[in-house]
Amino acid sequence: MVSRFAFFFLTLTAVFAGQTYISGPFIPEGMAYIPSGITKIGEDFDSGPRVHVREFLLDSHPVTVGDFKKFASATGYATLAEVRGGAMVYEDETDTWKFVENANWLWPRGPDRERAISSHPVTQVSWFDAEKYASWAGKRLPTEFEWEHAARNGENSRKKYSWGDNFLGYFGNYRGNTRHRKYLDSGRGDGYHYTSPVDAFTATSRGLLDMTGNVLEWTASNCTPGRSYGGLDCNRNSEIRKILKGGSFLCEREECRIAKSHSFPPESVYFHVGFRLAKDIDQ
Ligand SMILES: [Ca+2]
Repeated sequence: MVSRFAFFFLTLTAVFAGQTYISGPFIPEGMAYIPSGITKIGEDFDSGPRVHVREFLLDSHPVTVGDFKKFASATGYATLAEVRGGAMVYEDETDTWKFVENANWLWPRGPDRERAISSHPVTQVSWFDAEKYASWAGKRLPTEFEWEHAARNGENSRKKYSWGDNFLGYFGNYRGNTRHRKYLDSGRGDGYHYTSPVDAFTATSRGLLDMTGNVLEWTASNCTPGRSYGGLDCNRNSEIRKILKGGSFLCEREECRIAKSHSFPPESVYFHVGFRLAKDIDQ
């Protein structure tokens, strides 16, 4: 009798708190629920392992400049680019990368160019910076398998992109409007040379934004020898490299695919790299 009363009381508490404990996990604001499932990593011509991914939560969009500002203000943390005194910036005019002094997350293309916009993804952050932010936020970086499972809508979709196989302009910020006029002319122009607001494009069926394009996203996973999928050969690396997913404002049709992976040393700091975070579901 006592336990039945306790259950009734807890149920009432949950109802009055406006949260759902009985029908499913509590999903914090700004995160999406990704169900467990088995996903085949990569594509048929470039396939990786079949993996079982447990249910988890994933940020709906990459961490923004505004989010990162709260972290920096609360902790006084200085990013690697701030300590180093610069970062790598993409030069659209010459299609090259160069080290720009005092470029950092607040001034991603350098202090003599535009300031970072709050609603855009934070960039110029190393993997170590992302880890520091994650600890502060009580979250963690997703593994590359979790990331790809989520991009495949948690249902082992075999499509190239989260929405299907056609490369559609309204799902993300790609290299559709820079030097590649042909994309503009064919309706691929998306209005952004560089980063875009994280809510500027259409969400996936799981409620995820910017899973394709805008910024490459750090994951927790290493590029380990023996790997031969995602367009990556990790056998030649003598240094630790971290896997990144999601394409960026520089990706084109093939580079934007879910299966496509990149790897950078964790201390890398680039203008087209950011991150989003995951969280375990309390059991
Ligand atoms: Ca673009």
